[in-house]
Amino acid sequence: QKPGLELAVVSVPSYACQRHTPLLHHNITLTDALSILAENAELGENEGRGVAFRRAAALLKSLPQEVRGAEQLRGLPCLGEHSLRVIKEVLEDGVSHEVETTTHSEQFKAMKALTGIFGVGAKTADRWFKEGIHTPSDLQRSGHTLNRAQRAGLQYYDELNLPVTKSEAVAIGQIVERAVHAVLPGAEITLIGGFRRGKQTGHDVDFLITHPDEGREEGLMPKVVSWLEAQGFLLYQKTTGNSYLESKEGPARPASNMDRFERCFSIFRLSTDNEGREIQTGNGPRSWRAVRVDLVVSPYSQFPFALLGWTGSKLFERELRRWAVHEKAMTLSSHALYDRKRTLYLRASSEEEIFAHLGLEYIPPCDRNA
Ligand code: TTP
Ligand code: MN
Ligand code: MN
Ligand code: MN
Repeated sequence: QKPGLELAVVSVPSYACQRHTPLLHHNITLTDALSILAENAELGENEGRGVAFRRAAALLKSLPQEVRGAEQLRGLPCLGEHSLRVIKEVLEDGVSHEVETTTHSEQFKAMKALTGIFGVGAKTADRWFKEGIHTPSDLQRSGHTLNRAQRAGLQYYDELNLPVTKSEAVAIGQIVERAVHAVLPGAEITLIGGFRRGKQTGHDVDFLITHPDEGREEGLMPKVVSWLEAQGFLLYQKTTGNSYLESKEGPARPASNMDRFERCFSIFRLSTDNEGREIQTGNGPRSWRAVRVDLVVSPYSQFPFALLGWTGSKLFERELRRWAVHEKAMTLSSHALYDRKRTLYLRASSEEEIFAHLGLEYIPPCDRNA
């Protein structure tokens, strides 16, 4: 028996939320290639194509060993014709022609650079690209009117594209905790997003805030933001109120990935003195850096759903919702789980209970890196 042939024999479930997907896996070369194509599809607003590449990559991330030959892929789910072609090319030649062409294309490079500006999405970037704007500097020179988020995004472009380290995340967490406890003692703060999944770096830091006495958390965000602003910790913030109750999003509607919690998208001013690190800027070095931070507030009864919804990965979340709808006739959101056959909401006091309601084995955060 050739080494690795047993891969095809082991049956791999087709939803990412049925599998353990650790951060470190055995097929980086293949998943990097597929991720480039996924990214390119997303930048071209071809969501379906993007998801197909993401699912194929996620399948490879969950395999217990390196794939060395195409024959090992037989019987595996999630690998569409296009993804298979790319995988085979990389296995045989070490590179994929399509991936190479994409990485070197002016459009892909420009779209990446422009959407890398905080506050700029694919639509806006594409409009600018068609006007001949390919870089943040081009945009600066163009004299375009930018909104507040985009102005901040351009101003702190380099720093915001520097990975946030785990120790920076911890330092931000201490500031957030001081702010929250100053305005609401007893509130609980949880690190969510990629850092909860065990990542050592991130593009931002995400926190979920709640209070055991339901109702005490209402209107918390503006108070936290005022405290942070008064202490000089914020370079930018945009707060949105909770709109869950007013929303028309009834249980029968498919849950969207955008939830309706009170939230704040912000840019923190983090001192780098402790690390003895200096940030180089156009105006010389300085001892603080800009860091993207997301804050979300949830009522205590919705906390497990919010925790599950904000831990990611994005594909893992998408797969959970797809599993719920197609396999269980349930609707899952970051607020609730609704059973459409029994026409009732299912309560949960932990993530484990939500997995159990969904008939899924519990997958810990470190294995949700799909
Ligand atoms: P992100 O912070 O975008 O991603 P991440 O933390 O997994 O990765 P990175 O290290 O690059 O920051 O989102 C975190 C999770 O929050 C993700 O699973 C999707 C979820 N989310 C929502 O549920 N609603 C939202 O409106 C947003 C922006 C994110
Ligand atoms: Mn595992
Ligand atoms: Mn994040
Ligand atoms: Mn985030």
